[in-house]
Amino acid sequence: MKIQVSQAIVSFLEKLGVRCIFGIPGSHILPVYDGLYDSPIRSVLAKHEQAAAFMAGGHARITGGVGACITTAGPGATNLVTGIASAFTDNLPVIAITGEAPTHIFGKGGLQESSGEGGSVDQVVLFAGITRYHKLIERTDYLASVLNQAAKHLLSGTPGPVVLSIPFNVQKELVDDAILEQVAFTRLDSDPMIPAQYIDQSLALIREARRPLIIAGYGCLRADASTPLRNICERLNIPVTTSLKAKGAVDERSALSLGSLGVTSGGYAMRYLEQEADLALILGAGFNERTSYVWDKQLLAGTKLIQVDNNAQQLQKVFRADLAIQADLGAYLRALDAASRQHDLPAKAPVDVAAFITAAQQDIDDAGTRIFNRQFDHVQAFYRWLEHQFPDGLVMFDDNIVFAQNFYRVSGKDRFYPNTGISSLGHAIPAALGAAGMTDKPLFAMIGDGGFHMCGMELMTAVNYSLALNVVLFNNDTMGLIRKNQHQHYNDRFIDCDFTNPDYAQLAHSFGIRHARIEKEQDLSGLAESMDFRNGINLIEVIIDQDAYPNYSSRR
Ligand SMILES: Cc1ncc(C[n+]2csc(CCOP(=O)(O)OP(=O)(O)O)c2C)c(N)n1
Ligand SMILES: [Mg+2]
Repeated sequence: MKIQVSQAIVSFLEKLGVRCIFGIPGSHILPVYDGLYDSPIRSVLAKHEQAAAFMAGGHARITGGVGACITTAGPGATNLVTGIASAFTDNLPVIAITGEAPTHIFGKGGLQESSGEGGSVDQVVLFAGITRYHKLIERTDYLASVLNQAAKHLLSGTPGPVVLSIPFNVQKELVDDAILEQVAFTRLDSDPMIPAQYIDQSLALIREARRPLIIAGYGCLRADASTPLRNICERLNIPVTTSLKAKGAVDERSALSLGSLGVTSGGYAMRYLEQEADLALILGAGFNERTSYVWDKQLLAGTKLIQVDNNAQQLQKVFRADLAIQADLGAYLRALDAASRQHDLPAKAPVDVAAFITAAQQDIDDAGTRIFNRQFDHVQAFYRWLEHQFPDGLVMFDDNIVFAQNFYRVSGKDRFYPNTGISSLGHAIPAALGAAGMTDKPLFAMIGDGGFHMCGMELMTAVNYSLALNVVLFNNDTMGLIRKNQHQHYNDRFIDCDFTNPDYAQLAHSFGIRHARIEKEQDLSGLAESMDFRNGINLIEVIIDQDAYPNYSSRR
């Protein structure tokens, strides 16, 4: 039997396990939309294609599966760019299907043409640097091979975004309905054998060390390796810190957690690394600018290093390791866990992490280098309230990151998704919407007012589809981070950072959602009763003084 290419594309998405697709239609992509009409895939109409790509990324993060978005040609495709770039930097399996002008008018100046012919915008070039795979599908004779390539990149252990651009006429061409039988939808084995010598060498270094420290990165979360990680820490008394992105890889409320490592953190893990650790196990962490304190050489001086990553590019990227291993983190940690038990590796002397943190806090206070002064007490209280209110866990998409890094201890039951990657403002609300309905935990998007201005209308997407979401909006009438930098490095010559906000109570009212305003700690009493955090759509405004700055330097 013959089916339209558009139908084959929808079936392809179904076989990839896509459950939701986010986007905005246009005439150049209507055949695929028509194919979605009868599909179990749920389509969600976003307000902007960038947000649709962020939604697809949020969906991929919470489900561990493929996120999908769909747009028309020309502006629909170009609006995707930041969202796809974000998926690229976060290694997320996101597929974007975009329309294109019909091939017979390529180069003639067709409406919204982005074929690159005749001086038109060139989608292929535009996406080349931000995708793992991109194809303008001009013919059907290689369609099976293209879809096979796309599936391979999306289902790989180191995935990334794929963009398929399909001209209008090609979407309507007929192909054999058995075409997908030529496509492999298999995930690569995520738990391969780890060569025994890697485990032996790791055990030898751990055995020699007096005070090892584990630095867990996002690779541990992606490999679902929290359980063997926790087992190793607890049995061998090894304290643990994480990159910002891996907060919660080991419960931050547990006795061995030093919190996260990095410029904007409380600084305890950094002190432990400098003062105590003689071996660091860097597990699936890229050691980027923030985590590494701008690649501070002192940080790792005199410390032996074991680095494990499934991506060879990450190994020894910014420092030399005594032992560098390319391996799946789950497989490595399970093998290390088993071998350490089998060989009865002796536990290290117990470390009183709580006492270390208290002493470090005292040092930091004495030196006057605490990141947040009393002007942020109500913000800290708000995060404490969250911990207390949702002991069974919550899901947090976070654009602000500095508050959560300092004030929120991610538990083993939470899921925390900071806006890392390309760090684009306006990410949290759409990304969280991509996760809506995919979790039974209350869903939060944390965002500054500047960020809110970029994506705030997506709250109406939540309203349109009755998607439960709590937005926490930090209102300081300014791009606070920019204002801080202009304060620290430009002599208070403030330019283009301050702005006027709308009245958010009225805005929430007009959107038909609930609103609360937190100006001081006391405003938290009664908050729990005032809204339904699991099923409602809520806007919680936290007011912060325009001149209150976190005390760290971005050095720029
Ligand atoms: C798309 C995009 N444009 C510009 C920036 C640069 N930038 C980083 S933080 C920031 C200000 C953020 O302001 P707001 O969301 O109000 O948060 P605040 O710092 O006030 O808490 C800007 C403009 C960015 N990260 N992304
Ligand atoms: Mg702000």
